[in-house]
Amino acid sequence: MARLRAELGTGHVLTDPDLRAGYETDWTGRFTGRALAVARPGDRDEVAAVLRACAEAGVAVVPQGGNTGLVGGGVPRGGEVVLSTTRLTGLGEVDRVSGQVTAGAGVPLARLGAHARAAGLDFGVDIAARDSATVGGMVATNAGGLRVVRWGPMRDQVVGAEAVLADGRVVGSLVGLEKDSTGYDLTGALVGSEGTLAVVTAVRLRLVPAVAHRATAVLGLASTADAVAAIGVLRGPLLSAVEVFYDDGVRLVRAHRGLTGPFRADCPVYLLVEFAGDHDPTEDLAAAVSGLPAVVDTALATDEAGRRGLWAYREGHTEAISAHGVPVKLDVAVSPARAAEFETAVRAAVSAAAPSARLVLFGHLAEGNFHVNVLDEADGHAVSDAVLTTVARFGGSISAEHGVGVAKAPWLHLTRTPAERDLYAAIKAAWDPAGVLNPGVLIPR
Ligand code: 2HG
Ligand code: ZN
Repeated sequence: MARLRAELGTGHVLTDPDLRAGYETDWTGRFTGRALAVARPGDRDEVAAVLRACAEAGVAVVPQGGNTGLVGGGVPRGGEVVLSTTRLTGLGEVDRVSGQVTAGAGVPLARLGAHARAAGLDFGVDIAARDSATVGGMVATNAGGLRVVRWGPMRDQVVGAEAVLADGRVVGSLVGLEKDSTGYDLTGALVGSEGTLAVVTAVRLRLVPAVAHRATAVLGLASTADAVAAIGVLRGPLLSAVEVFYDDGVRLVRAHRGLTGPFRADCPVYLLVEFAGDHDPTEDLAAAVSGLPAVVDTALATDEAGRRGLWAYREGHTEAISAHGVPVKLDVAVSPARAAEFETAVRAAVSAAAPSARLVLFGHLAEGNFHVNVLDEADGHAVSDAVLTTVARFGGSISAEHGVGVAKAPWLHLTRTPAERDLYAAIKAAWDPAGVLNPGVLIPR
């Protein structure tokens, strides 16, 4: 503690329980642990100093960004130093020639987006936690979100990264070379590494063209199969979001936010579709929707307030669920072509494992990515096992965009073979031989 205080100044080493508390529990209240201290380095060299001090003292480190994670990967399990990146807020000028920008790990997504738009560009990834989620955490979990169908997940936006190894050495580059075939992709290894390989301090990010116009529709449908069929028709250069949710989730959101709608009568399945382009895509969207068979009801919005109103039914899910209680939360993906079949299978698996629990499904349908939220269920293990085993049967992913964290580490074997898990262990040992960084996350203890 004395050494950390000497490196960072007393004000940036938090040991008081009241000051630590906000860093010790995740947003949902599902994961919590006591930290030895919270260190808040202000630049890369201070990150290195914290890591060297912890490595030499044999103290484990949990890197943390905006603490919006959902898999327990950014909060302590007990006795670690939490290394908060929230003071690494440097944001470079937008480089219009390369279409890139350099951002500190602690820059919140909303600030990055606004910065890019002020320069006539945009950032490709958007997620509901945009005001708090930080760039570093989003890189560490390979966050995806609402526009993956258009611009891909974080992995597709990262051109370079600067990171500090557990022993304090700095690796990586922020030059932003779009072409570099010099062997292994070290930056790529950091994306999705969940703070287990190094602490990312800054990243060089690709920006995308800004779109001037958006139009949003919510379609009422009878089945997920109809929603899946619709995606094939809607795919094209204007498609920017395809989100699915269901009547039980809409009822929760309506009650929580005091909303009515989106339709006069409930529908079993809702599909939110957004078109975006440099001309007004309203007519394109209306024409595409009117060409779809099996649409029961439609709400269309083109102005900002109307669009926000429609998005509220989808984006309100996480908050409405948390207001109900602490859910068992899983984030899985299957091939989108099999999403309807998977929906039936996952509902059956959850009701067999937890007959009295309530299942709320929603997600990013174009990627076959379902958020499986199980409410009123105490035995998280049995439900997780049932859902993740079902996912594995479909050849799917046990973590589509939230990371593995501690929540899903026990199920890594479902989708990674022994040979692949050996490689994971070898990669971990090469980057962090003493096992200081985020132990218990991603790779089961
Ligand atoms: C979303 O898509 C987030 O809104 C959160 O990934 C998902 O709360 C969840 O389960
Ligand atoms: Zn999501």
